Amino acid sequence: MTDILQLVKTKDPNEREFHQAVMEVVVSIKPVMDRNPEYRSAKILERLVEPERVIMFRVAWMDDQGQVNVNRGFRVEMNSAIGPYKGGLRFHPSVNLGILKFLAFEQVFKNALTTLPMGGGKGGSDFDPKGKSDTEVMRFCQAFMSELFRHIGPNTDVPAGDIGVGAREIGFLFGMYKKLANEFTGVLTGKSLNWGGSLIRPEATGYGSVYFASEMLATRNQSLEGKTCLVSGAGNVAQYTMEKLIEMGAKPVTFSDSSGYIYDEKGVDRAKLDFIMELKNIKRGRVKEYAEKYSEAVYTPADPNADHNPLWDHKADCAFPSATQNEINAKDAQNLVNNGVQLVCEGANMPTVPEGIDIFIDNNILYGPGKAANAGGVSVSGLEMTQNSMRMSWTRQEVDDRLKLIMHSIHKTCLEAAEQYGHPGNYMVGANIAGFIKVVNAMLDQGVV
Ligand code: NDP
Ligand code: 2IT
Repeated sequence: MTDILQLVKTKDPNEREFHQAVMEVVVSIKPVMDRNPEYRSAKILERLVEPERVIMFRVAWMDDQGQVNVNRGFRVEMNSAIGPYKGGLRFHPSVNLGILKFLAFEQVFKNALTTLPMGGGKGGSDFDPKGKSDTEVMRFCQAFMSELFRHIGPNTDVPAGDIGVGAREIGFLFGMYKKLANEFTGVLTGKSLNWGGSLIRPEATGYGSVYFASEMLATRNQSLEGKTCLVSGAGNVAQYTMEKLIEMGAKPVTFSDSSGYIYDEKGVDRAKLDFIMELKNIKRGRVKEYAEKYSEAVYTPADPNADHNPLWDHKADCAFPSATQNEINAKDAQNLVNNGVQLVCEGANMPTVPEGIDIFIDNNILYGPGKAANAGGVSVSGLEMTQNSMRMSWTRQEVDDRLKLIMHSIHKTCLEAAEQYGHPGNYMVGANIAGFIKVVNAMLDQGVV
C-alpha cells in the first residue's frame, strides 16, 4: 500500500494535493485489497493513479487593452471504465496539474457512487476571471475551446463547471464548440435552460449536500430544523446550500469569499440570500458589501498568516465547507468540535486536511466526505446528459425527485460498505470502498488497457 504512495510521490513529487487524495483512498481500501488478491496481480492501483490521458495546452488570448495574454489549459482524462470522462472545469490562478489530478481522481469515485454511467475527468486553466470584462472572459473561453474541442464529445468527455466556471462561461465554451464541431450536442453540462440545460442543475450540488446532511442526521433521529449552520464560500455551491438550509428551517450564519467572511448571528434569510445572489452572480462583488447593507452582520477580512480560519470558530450545530480544498485545517477541525458541531458535510472537494478528518471521526462527528456529499452536482449533470440524448426535458419536480433518490442511495451505499468492511458509520471509508469496487471491477472486465 505504502508502495503505491511512494510510487506516486517519486513520479510526481510536486503534486501535493494529488498525493493527499490518493493516500486517503489507498488507506481506506486496504481491507478490499486484502480480500481480493486478483486486484493486486492486475496492478489495479498502479493503473488507477495513472490518468488515461492528460492534455495540456497553450491558451493565447487578447485582453481589452489589446495585450496578448498566455494561460495554460488542461484536461485530465482520468478513468473511463464506467462511462465517458465527466467532470468540471476550474478557472482559478491556483490551478496546476497536481490540483486537477486530485480533482479528477476524486471525480472517478464520486461518479461511480452516483449510480450513473460516468467516468472521471477534470480540467481548467490558471486563468483568473476576477476583474475581467465579459468580453475578455468570452475571448478566453473561445481560445480555450479552440484546443479542447478536439478532445471532447458527448460520448467521449463531457466537461461542466467548477470554481470560476458557471453559466456564463459554459455558454461561451458551448458556442465555440458548436462552431468548431459543426454539431449541436450535449458536450457540456450546466447549459442554460433554453438551449439544452437541465432544471435544478445550478441548485444540484448545494441541494444534494443538504439532502445528504439530512440523511446523516436521520441516522441519529435528528433533522436540520432549527440547526445553526456554518457555510463557507459564496459561489454556486454555497448559495444553493444556504437556499436549501433556509427552506428546511435551518439557520446559516456564515459565508465567505477569498477576501474574508461574514458572520450574521441572526441568520441569512431569503431576502438576504437574494442580495448575496445578486451581489455575486450579477454584480460580481465581494461579500464585504453584505456587512455594509446589513448592520447586524460582521465582516472579518482573511488573514493569510493566521493559523486557523475564524469562520470555523463559532458556536454551531453543522458545518458546510463549500469553497475550496484544505480550507479546514486541524485547528479548525478541533474548533468545530469544541464549539458543538455534530455534522460536517463537504460541498467542496477535499476541504478538510487528513488530520482534520481524523479529528471528526475520533469525535464521532457525522462526517460526509466531498466525493459522496457533493455528488448531487455531477448527478444532475448525468441527468442533463440523459435528457439531451432523449431530446426531452424533465420538470423541476422530476429532476429534484431523482436527485433526492440518488443522494439517498449514495448515503445508503456508503453506510453499507463501511459496515461490511468493519468501519460502521464511517462515510469516508464507505465512499472510497464502494466507488473503488465499482470502478475496478469494470476495469477487470475490460482487460489490460
Ligand atoms: P464558485 O466559483 O461558484 O465559488 C467559489 C467560492 O469559493 C467563491 O466564494 C470563492 O471566493 C471561494 N474560493 C475559491 N477559492 C478560494 C480560495 N483559494 N480561498 C478562499 N476562498 C476561495 O465555485 P463553486 O461554488 O462551484 O465551487 C466551490 C467548491 O465546490 C469547489 O471545491 C468545487 O470543486 C466544489 N464543487 C462544485 C460543484 C459544482 O457543481 N459547481 C460540484 C461539486 C463540488 P472568490 O470569489 O474570492 O474566489
Ligand atoms: O466537482 C464536481 O463534481 C463538479 N464540479 C461538477 C462536475 C460535473 O460534471 O457536473
